[in-house]
Amino acid sequence: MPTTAADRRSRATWTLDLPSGRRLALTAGRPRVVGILNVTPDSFSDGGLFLDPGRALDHALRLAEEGAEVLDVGAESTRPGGGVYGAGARPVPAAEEIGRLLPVVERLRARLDLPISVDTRKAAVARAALGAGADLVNDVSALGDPEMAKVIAAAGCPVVLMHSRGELGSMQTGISFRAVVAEVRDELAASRARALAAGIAPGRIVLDPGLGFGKTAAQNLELLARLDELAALGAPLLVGASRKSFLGQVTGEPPAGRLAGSLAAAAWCARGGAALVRVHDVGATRRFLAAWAAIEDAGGAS
Ligand code: HH2
Repeated sequence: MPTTAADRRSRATWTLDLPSGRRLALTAGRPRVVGILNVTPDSFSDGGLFLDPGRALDHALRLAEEGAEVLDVGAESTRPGGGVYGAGARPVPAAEEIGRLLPVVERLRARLDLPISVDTRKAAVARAALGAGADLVNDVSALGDPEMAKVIAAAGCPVVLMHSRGELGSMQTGISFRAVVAEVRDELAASRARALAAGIAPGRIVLDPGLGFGKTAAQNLELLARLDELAALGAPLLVGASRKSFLGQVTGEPPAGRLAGSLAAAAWCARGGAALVRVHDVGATRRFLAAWAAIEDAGGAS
């Protein structure tokens, strides 16, 4: 974790080359803001609001205006089962996911020059979305679909490999970590090794600790507090803490009102070296991180 002016000057940087020729420059500790667009009836904080493609497009344009630097579009809720979300999200067949996603990705591509990420666990969905103009794949199952690595390697696009344990429908039961940070770090390293072995280029891999996926609230907080130990893996880190229930447990806020907790998490992402934060509240997060960076830079100037 950078602590001195000299350290800060030597922050890790990466450039993700996107298949469209777009490029996304990343810096550890200066996270880019990824705006969440859930084209779903049942997401935990905004389910049903943007299922209609017209509304999804309006929301995406608003997120872009607020300063989103990437848009992450998902058409299947992945809220895990066995904990606060009961049985968890209903799995969505690929054809239904594609049917929700494609009209939105096509419209976004026609209107916006921002990188578009597609949040899916299915190779068929990723292939269709990349064909419609998406730039990268955000896979919460970290290549769980045996075809996914082939789709990504063939497209030459970046991929987010998120950590989780167990099946989505039951992963909040029987959670057992002895040392959560070390185990998540080692399992992320193993995911990256699998991706490399499957032909995905090292410069195209982003890692994510998977807050809320098969972890207790205390473990999520510990992962945020010790994020620098995951940043030491050397890959850009994306972190999704926005509005998650472990923050609500601390602040008492309801899902759509978890801004205070989400901004505190964004601060710890910046401090721990994250390169991207995945958020619902784009404008507030951009302003918060701008102030954070200005304060940090002021300290490093002397
Ligand atoms: N969290 C969610 C979904 N996708 N992707 C990554 N890489 N990291 C995350 O932490 C992550 C993710 C869950 O949040 P949300 O999309 O708001 O809810 P839902 O899954 O209910 O649609």
